[in-house]
Amino acid sequence: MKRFIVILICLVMVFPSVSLAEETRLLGDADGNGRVNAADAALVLRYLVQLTPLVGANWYAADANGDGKVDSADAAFILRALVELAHLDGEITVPPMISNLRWAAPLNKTTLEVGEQLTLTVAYDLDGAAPPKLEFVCSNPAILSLTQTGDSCVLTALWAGFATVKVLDPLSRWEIFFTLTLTDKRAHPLYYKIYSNLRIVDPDFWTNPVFDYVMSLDPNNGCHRVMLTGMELLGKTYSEYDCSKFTMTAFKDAGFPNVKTGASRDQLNYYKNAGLANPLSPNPFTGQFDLSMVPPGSLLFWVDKNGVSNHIGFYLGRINGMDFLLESASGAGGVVIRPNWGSSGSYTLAYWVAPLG
Ligand SMILES: [Ca+2]
Ligand SMILES: [Ca+2]
Repeated sequence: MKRFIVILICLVMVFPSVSLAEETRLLGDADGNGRVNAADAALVLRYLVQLTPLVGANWYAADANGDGKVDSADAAFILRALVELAHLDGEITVPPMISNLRWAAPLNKTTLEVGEQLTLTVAYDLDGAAPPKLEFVCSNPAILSLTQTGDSCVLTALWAGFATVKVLDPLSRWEIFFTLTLTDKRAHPLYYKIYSNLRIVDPDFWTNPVFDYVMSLDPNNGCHRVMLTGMELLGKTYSEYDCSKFTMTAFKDAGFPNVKTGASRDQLNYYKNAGLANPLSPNPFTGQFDLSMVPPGSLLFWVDKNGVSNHIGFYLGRINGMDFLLESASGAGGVVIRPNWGSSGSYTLAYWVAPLG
C-alpha cells in the first residue's frame, strides 16, 4: 500500500491537475448502475429507514437536488424527474474515496480493569484516495476516555456502564462502531466484561433518533439489558443466529438463563399455556399493527395460516411515532434493527409476551 501511495504522489506531482480514481456519476443514480430510475428513489427511501447504507459515491449521487443532504426530497426529486416534472442536472464528479473501513485486528480481549487501556486500530482500502482524516468519538466519556493517534485510539476504562466508540471518515461516509458493556464484576478491584460488536453503519445513524433511543437504554434495567445484549449480535448472519436462537442468546447473555428455549413454535405454545401470550390484531381500517400498548423489550410472535409460530423477535420500542423491531430475519440477512413490518406473506404478527427480564 505504501508503494502505491508513493506512486500516487509522483503522478500527482507530474500531472497536478489530474486526480486518480475520480468517479463520474449521473446525478440521482444512487445504486451506480448507470441509469436513473425508480430503483434509485427506492434505494433512497430504504436508506432513510436504515435498511440500506449509502456510502461514498452512492451517497453523493443520491443527493439529487444537491442540497448537501439525502432525504425524502431526493427520492421525490428522482421520481418527478422520471415523469419529466423536474430536471436532473447531468453528471457529478465524485472525488476518490476510501472504501471498506474496518477494525484492523480481531478484538479478542474480554476483560478490562479500571485504568487499563485498550487500543482499537482501523484499516481501509485507499483505491487511489488520499488517506482519510478519521474521527474517533466515544459516546460516554464518563465510562471510557479516548485518545486518538492517527488510525488508532487508546481507550481507558473509567467506570461501569454502556459505551460505544465510533470511527468515521467524513468524506467517504464509511463508519464502524464498537460497543462495550462494562460491568462491575467485583468490589475490588473492578473488572469489566467487554462485549464487542462491529458493524458498518451510515453516519446519519448517529444523529438519528434510533441511535438516541438505543443510547438511552439502561443496562441496569433487566429488560433494557436484554435488548442491549441482543444488539451485540447486530450484523450476525441468519445462519449463525436464527430468530429463536437470537432471542434465547440475548436472554442468556443478559443474565436470564432460565427463559424458555426452543423453536419459536415451542416458545409460543409454552407462553400460551402459561397464559402469558397476548393476542395482537391489525387496525381493521389501516391494516397496521399498533404496538403503542406493548412494552419495549416484549417478545413478538408471528404465526402461519395454521396458527403455528414461524418467527420471533423483540419489540425495540416506539421512536418518533414509528415502531421498531430487533430481530434476526432470513429476509434481512440476519440480526437487524428495522421498522415493524407487521405481517407479510405466510408471516402474521399475532402475539406479544411482556418483557421477561
Ligand atoms: Ca440507478
Ligand atoms: Ca438532497
